[in-house]
Amino acid sequence: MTDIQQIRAEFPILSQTVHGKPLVYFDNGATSQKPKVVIDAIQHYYEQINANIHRGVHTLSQKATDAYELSRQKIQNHINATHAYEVIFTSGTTHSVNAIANGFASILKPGDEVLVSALEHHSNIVPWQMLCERTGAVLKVIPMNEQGELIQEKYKALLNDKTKIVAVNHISNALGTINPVKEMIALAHQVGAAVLIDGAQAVPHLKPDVQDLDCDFYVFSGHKMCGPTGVGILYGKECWLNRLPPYQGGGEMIATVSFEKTTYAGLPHKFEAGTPNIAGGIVLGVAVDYLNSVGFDTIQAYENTLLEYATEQLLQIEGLKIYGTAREKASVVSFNIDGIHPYDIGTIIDKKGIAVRTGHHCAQPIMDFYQIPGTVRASFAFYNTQQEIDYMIEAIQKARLMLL
Ligand code: 7TS
Repeated sequence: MTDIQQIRAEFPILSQTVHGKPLVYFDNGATSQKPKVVIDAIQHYYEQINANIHRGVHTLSQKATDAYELSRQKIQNHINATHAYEVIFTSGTTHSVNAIANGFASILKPGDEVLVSALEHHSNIVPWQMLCERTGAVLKVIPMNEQGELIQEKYKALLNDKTKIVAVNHISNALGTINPVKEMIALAHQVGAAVLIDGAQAVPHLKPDVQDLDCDFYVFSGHKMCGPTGVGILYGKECWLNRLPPYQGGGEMIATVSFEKTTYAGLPHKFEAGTPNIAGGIVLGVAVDYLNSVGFDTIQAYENTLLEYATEQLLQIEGLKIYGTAREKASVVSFNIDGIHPYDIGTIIDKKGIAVRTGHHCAQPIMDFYQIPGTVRASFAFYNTQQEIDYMIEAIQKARLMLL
């Protein structure tokens, strides 16, 4: 890792204090912090090029449109999509999943099957449940084991010619498990099912290659990868995006409109009704450039050292149990201490300036599996340090003594 202090200096928020203590931000799974280049780019957009896109003949509108489309190309290159028009701007992962689930309403028949996994965030469960209610399709669940890994034999057994779509995350937000999505996609394709990968937790840690994965859809949020909130991506293979109907109607997504009949615009506009988050879309490209300048190999290697160190140190604490011990894991540690509610630990260590998430992490089925109300989750980014982990361990030790 290049100088960690230099990297930290790029994130203005990291130098603040909370309750009089230096902020230790370990809630990166919820949202990442933003480097100065990203913050500056938002300001630059509103100060210099704010105009609506794809509309005006005027210069400013052209500038905004060019910047927006350039960002689309950056994201295309980043995820290795074949075409820029396979990259659709949305408001985030949740929006992207809902758009596809709605599209599948025109494809599914009663008795068809939709497969999700036991490791999903609610936003990759509920839209599929709603779809099943609408269409009479049946929701099936790929089970997990005690380590927090999906049981591949059970997955294979669930796949059949009624399976129309498999929706699974690349990395679990609650446990950090990295799923073997490439293999899972290939298996789904053998029965003719499409696959949506929820990459919300993957994109801050790795560079997905959608062609290599051969996924049909790959969705993620900008705000978890150093970008702004309110912008996300829906990647879809051209053939699928052409086949699915649009999810929202309105301006920008049409070719012609009359009261008798409307025809839709081509990709990507068919899925981009209304004025989008223009600044967000442009600045997501800046965030992607920033992450690539740090380098994903560097990020992964460094975050792995944080994960190993935190795991080792946490396990020294009496009565502490880590949930999610998959062989392939991202820098997320979910844990509980015997006899203590996770919320109490979170509240006490917040007083020391430490930000962790407590609760079910919008993944209630995982908590039900372990029969716990929730966990304390520390999720690390490349701007965190070993010293911060030491500080958290000390704070947890003290909290434990206070609470027992
Ligand atoms: N999928 C996964 C795997 C997620 O982790 C999240 C958000 C979402 C989807 C939804 O993303 P959104 O940007 O549309 O809200 N996860 C979390 C989390 O772990 N803590 O807060 C939000």
